[in-house]
Parts: sequence; structure tokens; C-alpha cells
Amino acid sequence: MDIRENIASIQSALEEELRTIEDIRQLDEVRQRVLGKKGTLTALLRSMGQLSPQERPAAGQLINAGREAISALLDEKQSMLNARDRELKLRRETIDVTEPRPLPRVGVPHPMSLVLEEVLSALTGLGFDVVEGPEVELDHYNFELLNLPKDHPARDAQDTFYVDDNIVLRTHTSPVQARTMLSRKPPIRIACPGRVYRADEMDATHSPVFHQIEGLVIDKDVTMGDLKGTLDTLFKKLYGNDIETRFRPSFFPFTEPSAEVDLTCITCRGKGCRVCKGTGWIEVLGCGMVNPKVLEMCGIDSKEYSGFAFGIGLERITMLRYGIKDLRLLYEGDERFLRQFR
Ligand code: 2NL
Repeated sequence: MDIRENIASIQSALEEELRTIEDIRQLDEVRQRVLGKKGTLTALLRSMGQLSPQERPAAGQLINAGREAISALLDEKQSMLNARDRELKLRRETIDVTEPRPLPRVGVPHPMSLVLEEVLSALTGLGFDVVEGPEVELDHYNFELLNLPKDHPARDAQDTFYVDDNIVLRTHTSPVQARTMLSRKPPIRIACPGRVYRADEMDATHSPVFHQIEGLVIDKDVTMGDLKGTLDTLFKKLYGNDIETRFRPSFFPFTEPSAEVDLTCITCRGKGCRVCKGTGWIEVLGCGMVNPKVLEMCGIDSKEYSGFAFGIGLERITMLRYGIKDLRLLYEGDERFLRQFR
């Protein structure tokens, strides 16, 4: 077969094959098969050795021209395939900027936040200011001013997280009230919510970090009756008008006299149930008339003024309010738990 026919048949076979080619990989194979080291056109070039010196220039020109024509065919197909791939990729990666996004996940208020809000709004309704203070506190404000002198058992390192000899993590929010008595003149009506610390083990009813709301009222002629009336009003607002309070004598170094306060059981409304162990009453807080020693240390004349104070555990009243059996549920942040309230 002469060289011209040979080239023409390689070229027409290639044209035929190019019609069926779908991707760059196939195309590279074909290119190798024709133009590669062992390719059909390359073989043709090698066979020129058998020609006479006179025949070689013309044959060389034919083969080179053929090589260029074939290269051009392959290149054209290659750019076609590349353009098609780019088009497909663009279509695949199109972003519809008008598509509505999925709704963001929104959190819910913690049950303790809900109860705190209710307590504070009841107390501010009675004329209380809300006051906050430091969680890392001087011994002086946390203990000394509250009639808890250096040898008092409540100051034991077992109950208190000491930062150093004079600095503690506050064990109650009372130091906020002590600071307020020192910085304001009576009448004083304040509610002090916040985080407090005790070196306790963690179980269903104890945590080394918990929350208190303390209340303090200082004025002329403040009596235990005012304390009882304030707590009655607070709990009726919180739980309903059929709820009553009951005082039992108790002891705190910072109040005299002191009382523990029971509430009509809010689970059975006083009839007796498992929550109140059949008594119809549940213990919810401690309170009393501010010890005159505390008033004096905080710069208030105990002959002119008297006051009452109370301390509520936020965890406890939240658990009672919603029937939560284990304190730890309040700290775990499990959404299945948190989404159940309100
Ligand atoms: C309880 C008892 C109480 C107070 C807290 C207080 C604060 C000042 C002066 C006098 Cl500055 N008292 N706070 C009084 C009585 C009881 O808390 O069992 N809390 C969970």
C-alpha cells in the first residue's frame, strides 16, 4: 500500500472512532494508539528506513502533513470534550441564591430562668430592686459581716471553696446585701439572685454550684408580720391564691429570730401526696429578722431600723414547680429536657 493511502486510511479510521468517543481518557488512548511511540503513524515514519534516499523527502512530507492533520483532529475533539465538561460542571454546581434557607435552630429559656423571672417580677412588683454582686468574694463580706466569725463551723474548708486566706467563692448571695447596706441608706428593699458555691458532692439534690435568690428589707418598724406578708404575696403570685406559708422556728447566725418556711404542697394543693410525704406542706426557704449585730456591722443603727431577710434555693423551687426529680437534669443542657417547659 502506498504511504498516501496508508495515511488516508489511518485518518478516516480515526475520524470514524472520534465520533464514538465520550471522554478525555478515551481520547488519550486513541492519541497514544496513533501518535504514541508504538502508534500507527509512528510506525509509518519508521518504515521510511526501507525507502530509497530519493523517495524519502516526499514520503517525509506526506507523513508530516498527515501527522499535523491527525493532531488537529485530536486537538479539536479534546477542546470539544473540555468545553462540554466545563459546561456540565457549571450546571452541576449552580447555586440557587433565591432558595429559602433552612430555619435556624432557636434555643429555649432554661426552666430556672423562667422561675427566676417569675420570682423577680413578683418581688419588683412589691417594690424590690434587683442587685447583683461578685461571685469571688472577700471573706469579710461573705462571712464576717454576716455574724459568721473566724471559728464558725459554716466557714469550714469542707463547705467553702477558698481562693486564698481572705478570698472565697461566695457561699450565699448575702454578701451582695451586706455591700448594699454599706453603700445605701434605708429604706432598702432588694432581691439578690445569683450563683453560689459549696464544696458539696454532686447528687440528685446537691451541687457544688447552685443558685439563690435572697431578699432583704430594711426600714423603720419592719416586723416578722411584714416578712410573712411578703412571702405569702410572693408565693400566691407564683403558685395561686390557695397557696399558704407556714413558719417553723429555726436558727441562722445572721437572723434572730429565724424561721424555716413551708408552703402548701403545690403538687397536691395540701391534700397530701408523695412529694410532701403526706403532710400537705413542703419546705422552701429560710428567713428571719436581720440580726442587730449584722445591721450594726453593716453601718445601720439597729435602734432606729429593723429588717427581714430570706434565702430561696432556685433549683429547689424550679424542681417543685415542674416536678423535676433530679437536680442534675437542670445542668445537662439536654434539649429533650429543656424543650418541655412553657
Ligand atoms: C436558706 C437560708 C437565709 C438570709 C438567708 C440574710 C442576709 C443578710 C442578713 C440576714 Cl445580709 N440574712 N440572708 C437570712 C435567712 C435565711 O437563707 O436556707 N437559704 C437557702
